[in-house]
Amino acid sequence: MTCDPVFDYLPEKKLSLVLAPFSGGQPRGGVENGPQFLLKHGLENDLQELGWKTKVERPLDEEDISKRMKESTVTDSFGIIKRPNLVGEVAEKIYKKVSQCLGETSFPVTLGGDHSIAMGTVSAVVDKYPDVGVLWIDAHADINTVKSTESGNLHGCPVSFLMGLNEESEMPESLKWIPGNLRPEKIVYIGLRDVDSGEKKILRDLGIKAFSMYHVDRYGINSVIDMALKAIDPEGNCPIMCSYDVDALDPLYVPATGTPVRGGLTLREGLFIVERLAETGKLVALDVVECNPDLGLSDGHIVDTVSAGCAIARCALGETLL
Ligand SMILES: [Mn+2]
Repeated sequence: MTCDPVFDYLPEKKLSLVLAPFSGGQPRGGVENGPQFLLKHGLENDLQELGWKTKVERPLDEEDISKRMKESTVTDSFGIIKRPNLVGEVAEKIYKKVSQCLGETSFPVTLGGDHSIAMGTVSAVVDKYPDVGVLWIDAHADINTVKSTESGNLHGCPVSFLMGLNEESEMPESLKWIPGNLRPEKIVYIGLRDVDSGEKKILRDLGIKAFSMYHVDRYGINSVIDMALKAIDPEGNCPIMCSYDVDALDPLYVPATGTPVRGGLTLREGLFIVERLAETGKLVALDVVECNPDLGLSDGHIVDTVSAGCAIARCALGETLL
């Protein structure tokens, strides 16, 4: 096997842009346009210039989803949980597609869409690489359970499903396919600054490693990345997946996103995380989620947000400053 120096797990530099134009895990329209804007910004060509063979995958039927989004507000609910059927079905399609990409040794770059789609991406990656360590870059912990969520929006819950924290009996049928195969010691957060009290308890009880903005300020981003990698992979020989919510960055750099929280990562800190991950040679999958062009108050807001999303993907896939 000829290994690219940058990517140990790939026989050749081949990637799949998996488009996940979906907004049903949260209430704001427009995030389903994220993938299209990222592509329009030239992402595919940029990645080709980095030496990647690229392919675009469209596992979702957008017309059908948009029709069902309209109906689903009334018909699709489970207690407080909003649109469990649609979210479950969409995430399962993403799961199957990402599994297929991994099977073809094509690096999956999944473009959201809201963060509920990570129920599919991460499940597929853990299936393929049971020892994978997941870096969840986000302002939020996204680990609410069916019981702890106050909003019922599933983009705030993917990690609880990925870790199997919900009891079968209190779970919507449509989400029972999720393997729940992610162990608490195999996920680490960077960028947190808006964590619900129920989530704080879950993080503490399970001993999940999390680096909030406090830690970034206290230790600096470089040490935080070192500590994060050490936490999920003490020996330094496991594959790594990165699920990157653009709201980890300060809204100054990413204004067009659904749940912005001030006091976030600078653009450089945010890109440095993925530059360091690319350097390890162990990255096996990437999500870039929650770019919502409809929420830009100006064209500048949209360009800033979309170009930050593209830069995250490029840096994760080997772009360097020099
Ligand atoms: Mn998120």
